[in-house]
Amino acid sequence: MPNASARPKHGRRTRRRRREDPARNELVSSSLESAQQCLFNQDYGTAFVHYLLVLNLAPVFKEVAKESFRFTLFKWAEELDSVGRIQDLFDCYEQALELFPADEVILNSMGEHLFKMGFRDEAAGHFHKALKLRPDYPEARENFYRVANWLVERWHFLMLNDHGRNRKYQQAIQKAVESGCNTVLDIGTGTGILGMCAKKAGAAEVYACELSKTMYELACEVLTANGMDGRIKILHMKSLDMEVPKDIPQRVSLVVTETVDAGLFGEGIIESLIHAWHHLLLPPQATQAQSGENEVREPSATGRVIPAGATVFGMAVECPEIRRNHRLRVSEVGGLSMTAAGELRSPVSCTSLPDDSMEPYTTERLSRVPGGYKPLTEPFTALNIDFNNVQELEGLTSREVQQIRLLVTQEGQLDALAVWFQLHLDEESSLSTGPQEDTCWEQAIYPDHSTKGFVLKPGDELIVEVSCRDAFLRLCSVAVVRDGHEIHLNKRLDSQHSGSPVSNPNPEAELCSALACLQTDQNQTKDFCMLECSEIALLNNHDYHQSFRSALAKLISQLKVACQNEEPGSGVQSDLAGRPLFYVLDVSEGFSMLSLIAASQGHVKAYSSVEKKKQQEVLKRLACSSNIPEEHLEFWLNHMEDEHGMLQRPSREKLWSAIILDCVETCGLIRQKLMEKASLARCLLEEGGRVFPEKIVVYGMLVESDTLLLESAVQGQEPTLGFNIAPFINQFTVPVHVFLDFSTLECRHLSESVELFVLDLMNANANYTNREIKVQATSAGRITAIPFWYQIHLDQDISVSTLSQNSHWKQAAAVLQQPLEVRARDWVRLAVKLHKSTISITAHIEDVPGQME
Ligand code: 44T
Repeated sequence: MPNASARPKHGRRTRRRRREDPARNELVSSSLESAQQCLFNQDYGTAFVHYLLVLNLAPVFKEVAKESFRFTLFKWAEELDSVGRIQDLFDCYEQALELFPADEVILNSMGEHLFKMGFRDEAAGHFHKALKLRPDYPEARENFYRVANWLVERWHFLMLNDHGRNRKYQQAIQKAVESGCNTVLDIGTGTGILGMCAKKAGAAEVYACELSKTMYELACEVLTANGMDGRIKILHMKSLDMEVPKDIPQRVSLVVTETVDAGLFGEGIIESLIHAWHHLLLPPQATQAQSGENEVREPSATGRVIPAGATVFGMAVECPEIRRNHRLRVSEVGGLSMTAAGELRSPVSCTSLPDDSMEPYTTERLSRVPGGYKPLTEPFTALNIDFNNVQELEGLTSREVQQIRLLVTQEGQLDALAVWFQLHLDEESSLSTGPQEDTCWEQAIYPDHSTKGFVLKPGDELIVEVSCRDAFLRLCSVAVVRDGHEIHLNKRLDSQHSGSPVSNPNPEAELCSALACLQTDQNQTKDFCMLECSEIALLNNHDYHQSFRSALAKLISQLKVACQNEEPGSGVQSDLAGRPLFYVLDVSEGFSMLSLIAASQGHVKAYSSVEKKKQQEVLKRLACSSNIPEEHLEFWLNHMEDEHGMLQRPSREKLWSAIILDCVETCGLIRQKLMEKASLARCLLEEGGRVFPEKIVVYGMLVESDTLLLESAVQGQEPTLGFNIAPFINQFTVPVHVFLDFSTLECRHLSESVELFVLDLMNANANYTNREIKVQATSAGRITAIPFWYQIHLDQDISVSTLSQNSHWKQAAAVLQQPLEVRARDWVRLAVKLHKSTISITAHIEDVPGQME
């Protein structure tokens, strides 16, 4: 605990004040004493109030009381958090930051709370500020890197590096301004680039708005650096909240915007443009039919939008990677039949109806998807939209659901409808986000969620519904016409139509399943359990579950032997008749079957950390169908007051036989606090007990990859369209990239794979935080990155790799600050550091050859 009794040194000013205002000084000193007393008594709330009073009345105490004040704040915040008083928690932080606006520790801690509550943009802003104040502050650095992707999303780099796109936008804007559009509003300005183009093209007045605080602040810096501050008025607000003349003096003649995502409408462009036409733009140029010959107005008196419109395309595809993430592909997991699980669905829905709990689509860069994809139909036009026609924009949400019939051209499983678009900047110029184009854009993916898949055949007709009810474009395959018969897809498919029906060798499971159906209401077909895509991919990871099953079986049988060899009367009861003897705790995050797999070993009571009720129900049903006694599966968090009790053993007499730690995140990073959890877990094991996994070995490889560079920072020395943007946005460069697919990453391998690091979870003393490795280049090139992955050793013999083909994990890569030129056979020295759970890697050419490992 910080030194709460430290006394301030009294300066002259304080003494004089004291003399001037004895009552105030009395209050300050008694409050300071109370604060310290409360702190001592662990009454943090009262201590905090006393400190606030003292530091507001007598700022001179700030320096000396800072440590105790922070400590009090953090303790009080923890308490507020645990009882759900979130508003109070943030109020306390705000009061604290008023007193200490430049305190990086408070900023970082507030960021952590914000992040926990889901305010990612704000959280990341706090970490960034903390890091700016103290660039070598490791906690803030780690937090910042983890969230920088939300703060300044990676596509900003891709966009600014996409010279073709930049030039096309610039030319379209220049043409519009030269043709008389004199007043311009850039909606969603990002770095400010389109607004600056308009100004440079000669527009008299340019306004810009930006919703994200971080991006707004960044845009302000960019405008200043380019001498545009004062020439472009930038507002930190959503365009929908803008009014004339409050925010801009009059309506503008041009709106420029690139608020489009892979699904075109996901950033709200429809709503923004409807609002802009009603409130911010001059009336549109009347069409020939509407205007008499004399009525054609000057461009400066009419309004228009860049982009002028878009055409959306779709195509049915077979894609094993999409299938793996959205549909359960296995009939058993770790030896347990999944039949009784009921329907498990990813949150990406495929219906024409809006549903808040569902995402309408996911995204994928098809040109880089692992395992590739196969088009099953020709591309078709799903929608055409004119952004200069407000009636059309308004009519979009009330448009009838449109049915489109597509001829199937290739045989394959219907896994998804893929969508991309052409953005028509003006009559002449357009950008495409198609899978074949040489652009960096992802496509929108509408996965087919019929449980068992459907094989399309050439000559079939696929019926697709296109709708736009809630201003999100939705596509859904509803039926297939084959030999004149219509087969409906959006119901659960029966085995007659499915490619390979999952047979059920377990009559018990059938019964449980039937029982589960009886318990729910008539709409039971709608009663599904939702799992994240990564959780579905995890269930489909056969090797992972099989390895766990073997490792657990081995451990339990070893423990049983040890148990039977125990002297009678030693206190251990070898009641092999049915009572559990072994206790297994699975602290995996999200949905996990590992507790159930442990319980299926017999004589095991397993504790699961699954929190969601529906997911717990699924596990209970599966336990029932696998003949696991109900009392052998407990839900750990149901019994928890707060998460501090995590990892504590269930009762005094029982120690854990195994604790399963979920050590690698899907994105390819080691889970935060893994090593802390492991040391806690080790203390809670019975003799002979295990932490799973026992060891993680990190492997990496030297590669040359331009793609990774383009995603990490604005490249090259050339200014972007003549503007100085790179140094500002590049502050948000992160040294570690996540969610990579190393198997499809465009790169040249410049070395063999090498062991970078070992994390021993069973032995704290074996761990180190820095390591130097020497790697020999196998060919000449520029090392730009070091992708890394993990071999997860469950025990001495059994391990799983996060790089394996069926892995639900992605990979991460450290991107070097400066590419490193190597010749073949050069030795490269890698310095690998592990701070908490964050790996950082730097590389140098080894000067002294011949002294290698
Ligand atoms: N699109 C690239 C860039 N915003 C993503 O806060 C284009 C992606 C792209 N601000 C396919 C094709 C392409 N008022 O910073 C963000 C966001 C802000 C607003 C004020 C509003 N109504 C909005 C709406 C969004 O605009 C910035 C850009 S939006 C994301 C654009 C070839 N996939």
